Amino acid sequence: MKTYLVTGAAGFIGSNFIKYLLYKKYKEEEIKIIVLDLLTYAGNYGTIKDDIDGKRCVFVHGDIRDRELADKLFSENDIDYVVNFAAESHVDRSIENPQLFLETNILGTQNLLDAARRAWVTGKDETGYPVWKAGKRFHQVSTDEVYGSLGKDGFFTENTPLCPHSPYSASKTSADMIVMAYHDTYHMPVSITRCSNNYGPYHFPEKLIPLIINNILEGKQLPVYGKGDNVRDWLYVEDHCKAIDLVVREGKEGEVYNVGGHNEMTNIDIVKLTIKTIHDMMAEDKELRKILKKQVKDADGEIAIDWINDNLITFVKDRLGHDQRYAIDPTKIKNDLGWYPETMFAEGIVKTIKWNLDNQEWVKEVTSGDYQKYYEQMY
Ligand code: NAD
Ligand code: TDX
Repeated sequence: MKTYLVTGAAGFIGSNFIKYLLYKKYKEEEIKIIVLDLLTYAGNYGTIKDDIDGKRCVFVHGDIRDRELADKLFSENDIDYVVNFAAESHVDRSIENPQLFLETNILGTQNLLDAARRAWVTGKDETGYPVWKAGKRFHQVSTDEVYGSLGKDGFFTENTPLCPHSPYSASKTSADMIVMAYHDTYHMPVSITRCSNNYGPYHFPEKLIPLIINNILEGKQLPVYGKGDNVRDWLYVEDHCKAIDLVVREGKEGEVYNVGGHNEMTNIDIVKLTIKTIHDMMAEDKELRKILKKQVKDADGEIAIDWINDNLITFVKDRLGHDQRYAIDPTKIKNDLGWYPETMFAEGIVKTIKWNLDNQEWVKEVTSGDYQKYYEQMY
């Protein structure tokens, strides 16, 4: 039986990851997952409460920066894999408060590395290097943003020099470098995945796609930074989860794997496609229109949807230091581990919108309270 310590699993990708392990990949197998999450504004216990059964999946409310807690988790459990999702993840927030990003993303990672090192090292070999218990892995979930920004051409490979621009990406780069330093210095069994922009269920609506979906349903303007010509490569979250577990179990120690969606699009195209998809779904199913918070009646007394169009778009002030283009070359993970992105954007965006429409209670929960204040201050 394998035991995972999954940090940040009350957030977007981590929650999808544990659900993938529990109900798809290891449905028939014994596994144990320990979730460690601080439940910051981005973490929501409601997202995973049905997954926490006290046996296959347990929840620990705590901070990855807490040394005592990390040591306790390792001493009370025979942890095989650490998968570190926990982070401050939003670029715009990092521009407002860089220090928290450095503390969580860098020092939190270092604290977990040290706790794992204390638990997993059994002695020293004749050359002075630590001897590690077999079968252990510390996996760091990283981002393509560590490579910086591309012009019109080219892709990020694992050999692209690290060149982050935002406080967020600089903190993630530092974390990657400390993870690799532990491999090089102590021969620690580590791996890193660097992926492109994820989208899918349980995505917090401070990020572009869920924010746009939510605003359309509310009849609010859709804020697009600058000219909307920045390019992102979108990856369906479950495809990403599959890649992470594959790398944890089968990837080589000390290696980085890029994970990308082959789905490059400008932000303005993403927004227009989302508007059209929601419009067309509502046109096909009149019942769905009841979800709309802006309910305009047409001449027949039906809820009208003709206002769901590109006029909702509003161009707003650009993000400071806004990276122009990200695009991943995932050749290495395809050749070495057979992974490829299974979900094309046209399919993934429909699934994502449907999930959002079907889970309005969740959306309501995460957008109440502090989110409203954040939104008013941002836009
Ligand atoms: P998220 O913001 O949705 O979730 C982060 C989670 O970490 C939350 O549950 C939060 O409560 C928890 N957390 C924050 N600080 C903590 C601390 N000190 N101790 C314990 N838990 C803490 O983030 P996400 O979008 O799911 O991203 C997960 C990881 O993937 C991050 O490391 C991020 O850098 C990386 N990543 C995300 C994307 C993306 O598109 N979302 C793309 C590439 C990489
Ligand atoms: O309201 C908006 N309007 C807008 O035009 C928001 C929130 C974003 N944008 C733009 C900025 C980006 O070019 O859309 C693009 C996507 O923005 P985000 O959703 O904030 O994602 P991004 O900054 O690209 O970073 C995401 O992918 C890489 C995650 O948040 C990171 O954690 C991950 O590392």
